[in-house]
Amino acid sequence: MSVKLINDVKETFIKTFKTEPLLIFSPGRINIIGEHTDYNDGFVFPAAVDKGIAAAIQKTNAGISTAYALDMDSKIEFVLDKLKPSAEGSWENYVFGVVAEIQNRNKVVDNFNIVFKGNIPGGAGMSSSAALENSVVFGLNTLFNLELTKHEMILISQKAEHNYVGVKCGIMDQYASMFGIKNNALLLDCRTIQSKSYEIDFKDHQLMLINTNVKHSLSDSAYNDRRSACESIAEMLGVKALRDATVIDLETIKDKVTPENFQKALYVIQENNRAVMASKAIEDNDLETLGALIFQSHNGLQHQYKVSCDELDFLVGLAKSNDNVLGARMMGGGFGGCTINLVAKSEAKAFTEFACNAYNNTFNKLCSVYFIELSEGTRLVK
Ligand code: GAF
Repeated sequence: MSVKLINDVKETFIKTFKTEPLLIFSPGRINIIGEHTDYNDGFVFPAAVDKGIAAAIQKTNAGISTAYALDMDSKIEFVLDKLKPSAEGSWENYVFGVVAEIQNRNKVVDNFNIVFKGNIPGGAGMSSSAALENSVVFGLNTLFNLELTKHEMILISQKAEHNYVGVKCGIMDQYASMFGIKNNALLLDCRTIQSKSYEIDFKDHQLMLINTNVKHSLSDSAYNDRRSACESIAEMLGVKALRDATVIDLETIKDKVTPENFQKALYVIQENNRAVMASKAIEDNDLETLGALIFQSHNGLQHQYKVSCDELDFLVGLAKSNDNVLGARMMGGGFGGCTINLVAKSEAKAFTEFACNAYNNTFNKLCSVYFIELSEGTRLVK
């Protein structure tokens, strides 16, 4: 967690609102494997990281609430009983959405001021949005003694994303951001919303991210389309979610669905199995198998689920042809953002330098490298 980030929001808050705020840090996440399985009630394998959103929040008697996005130097005043979504893509929807969803649960929130700032690059696929939602709900829960459990808070954050941001996301990002454990990844069952933690110490290997710095604008609608395709196939199969289907079940309706949708459903079923197999590989300290599963995941995301892009495929291709990288894949919703790589510690620097040069030569763009630490979830900062 960056002390500077916390100090920035604190100082701005005190300067702007002349009172001491509560301080919150809410992390972003990585995901080792299990992509696009969460909204199919399946398994995912995320971890909270040391990058995220810092928020300063306090009650006010001003008769109006204010949210201040320090990164953008953008401030907005709003009235709590007249909330509705702002234009698509507006940052304030993350704040309004959380407040509205708290109100929908008949909990009373009074006027407040919030200043927030993050160090997760936008579009990196590291869930800056879930981190922001969680910081708001966590802050309001503390300020107004709402007595929400962490599970209730993440469901509020998820609903805010559905109803105010317009992305019909699963629960992975909000869960990882809220429940993260230092040095651990969480094998989360998205049906029961319960996880098992795995200490991540790969000895001579490590996880690292390479950000393509690409964000394609079609990603939100493409995400929602895939979710509804999965839901309609689950309905055809007579199951609650694709998590409940096998490849054999899917074969029985092969001639009733388009080849594209068949491949998407097949990917989800296979990826769900891979997430569980990955947890076994970690238990057995079998990094070769873990890496192979990670490469298979990318292959499915690229060719079956079709949420990758040239830049991500290029970086994964480089990783595949390097003996020091055991596995690599695109991470998060897709269409840009980061690859996650399982790489030999001694060779990580050389690999990233090579990859970034090659990337720059091919796409005439810069990529960024993040050596991440796995951190605890959303918390108050003293
Ligand atoms: C995004 C969503 F917000 C998550 O819920 C998840 O579906 C992910 O894409 C893909 O695995 O981050």
